[in-house]
Formats: sequence, structure tokens, C-alpha cells
Amino acid sequence: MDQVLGQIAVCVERGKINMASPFPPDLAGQNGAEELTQSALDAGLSAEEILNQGLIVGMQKIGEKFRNNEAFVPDVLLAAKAMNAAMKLLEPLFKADANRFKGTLVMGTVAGDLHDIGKNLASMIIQGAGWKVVDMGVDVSTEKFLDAIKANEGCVVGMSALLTTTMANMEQTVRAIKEASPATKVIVGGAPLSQEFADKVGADCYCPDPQRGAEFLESLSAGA
Ligand code: B1M
Repeated sequence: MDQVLGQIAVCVERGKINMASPFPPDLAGQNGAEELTQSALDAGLSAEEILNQGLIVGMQKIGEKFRNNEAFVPDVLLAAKAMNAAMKLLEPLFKADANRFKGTLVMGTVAGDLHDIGKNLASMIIQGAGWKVVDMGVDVSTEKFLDAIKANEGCVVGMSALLTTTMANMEQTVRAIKEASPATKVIVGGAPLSQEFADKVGADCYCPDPQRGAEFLESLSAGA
């Protein structure tokens, strides 16, 4: 792995946002995820490389520590902040020409769930693939999804869930959408999901990663 990508991963894992951030104390005064991401871009690395080999690697590592009780909620929040700061620099590189949208994706994290990093990442990549993304944020109720479908005629709906408890809310929302608007396609993603779960709840596409979502949407626009 390129050295700067390894450093970016460490910054995300340790919650080192930028040079000005005092945390963690042993990295005070050093470059953070923000400056290193800018250096990587300046050195010619692609946004995809930085995302997949730097930022996501760091987030996976802090996730493992969190699971093993070696890191706690404040550590994970700082890691999320470091990742978001770097993602802001990558975002313009994933953006498509607003005059040539292939369709609209209404995207949200399901009710009860506040995790938004995966959703934001998927939104960014799908936007880059030429879709207008209407971001509903986190903790999005079934009613809000249904209202957004009415307001964005012909849209596809994307949902993210990171908690086994909120997978049940996802199921309820997908079923309500299919009942109220059977033609609306629904794509779902999030670490605890599986193809089996997506099939069971009636989603049209299970996305283990954003690219799968972009490919499914591409197949819809190709068939339109
Ligand atoms: Co939370 N959390 N968290 N957390 N958190 C997990 C999910 C957990 C697995 C950690 C663990 O125990 N190892 C665990 C869930 C256990 C379970 O349900 N079985 C957990 C828990 C328990 C909790 C709390 C309950 C902790 C507490 O309060 N005691 C709490 C719940 C709050 C709530 O939502 N109501 C909580 C809180 C938080 C923070 C706020 C601290 C923070 C979220 C910050 C934020 O999102 N702004 C946080 C984080 C960061 C995590 C971990 C560490 C990382 C999640 C993440 O962002 N991953 C996570 C552990 C882990 O996953 N390793 C954990 C990186 C992201 C890029 O991956 O979201 O999977 P992911 O997205 C991927 C794919 O899934 C896919 O694309 C992305 C890129 O590949 N994808 C889509 C996702 N959605 C998609 C949609 C698509 C397409 C692709 O189209 C529709």
C-alpha cells in the first residue's frame, strides 16, 4: 500500500482529523486525515484509491477495536469526523454533471439508526455515476420515505442500516413502499445485511458496496 494511504488509515483509526486537532496527544502538530488526503490527491492518487485503501481501511480497524472493547464511542466519533473531513475533499471528484442526471435516488438511513458514513459514501459514488441524490439524512421514518417518493416521481429509493435492531425498521419501510408504490425500486445496503435479508424483505437490490448500487441503477437507466 502507498505510504500516504497507510498514514490516512492510521489518522482515521486514531481520530486525527487535521493538524489543528489536539487529539490524539501523541500526534499533536502532525498532519491529519485532511492534509494527508490533500497530499495524496496532489500526488496523483485517485479518489477511489484514497477511499478504499485509506479511509475505509482505517474505519474497519476502529470498528474491530470497538467490537473488542478496545475503543469506545468517543473514539469512534472522532474517527467518523476524520473520515468525513477527508471525504469533503473527495466529494467534488465524485460529482456528475447536474444537467445530465440519469434519474433520482432518494437516500436515507432507516428509522432508529444514526450511522451515516456508509450512506454518505454510497450517495457520493452514486452521484458520481450520474444520479441526482436526494439525501434524507438519518433516522428516516417510513412516512418520510413515502412523502419523498411522492415528491420525486419515478425515483428509486436507497436505504442504509447498520444495526441488527434497525434492520426490522428497514423491513417495515420496504414493505410499506412496495404496498403504496409497487413500481418503486428499492436498493438496500449496510454491514449487517445480506442477500437473503434483501430477498426476504422484497428489496430489488442488495448492495454490499456502493458500486453494486451504481451498477444496478445503471441497469435501470439502460433499460429505460
Ligand atoms: Co456504531 N455500531 N453504534 N457507531 N458503529 C456498529 C455498526 C457496530 C457493528 C459496532 C460493533 O459492535 N462492532 C454495532 C452494531 C452491532 C449490531 O447491531 N449487531 C454498533 C453499535 C452497537 C452502536 C451503538 C448502539 C453504540 C452505543 O451507543 N452503545 C450506537 C447506535 C446509535 C444509533 O444508530 N441509534 C452506535 C453509534 C455509533 C457512532 C455514532 C459512535 C458512530 C456513527 C457515526 C456516523 O455514522 N456518523 C458509529 C460507528 C462509526 C460504527 C462503526 C465503528 C463503523 C460504521 C461505519 O461507518 N463503517 C461500526 C462497526 C463496523 O461497521 N465495523 C459500528 C464504515 C462504512 C463505510 O461502512 O456503513 O457498512 P458501512 O457502509 C458500507 C457498506 O455497508 C455499503 O457501502 C459502504 C462502503 O462499502 N453501504 C451501502 C452502506 N449503506 C449502503 C447503501 C447503499 C449502498 C451501499 O445503497 C442504498
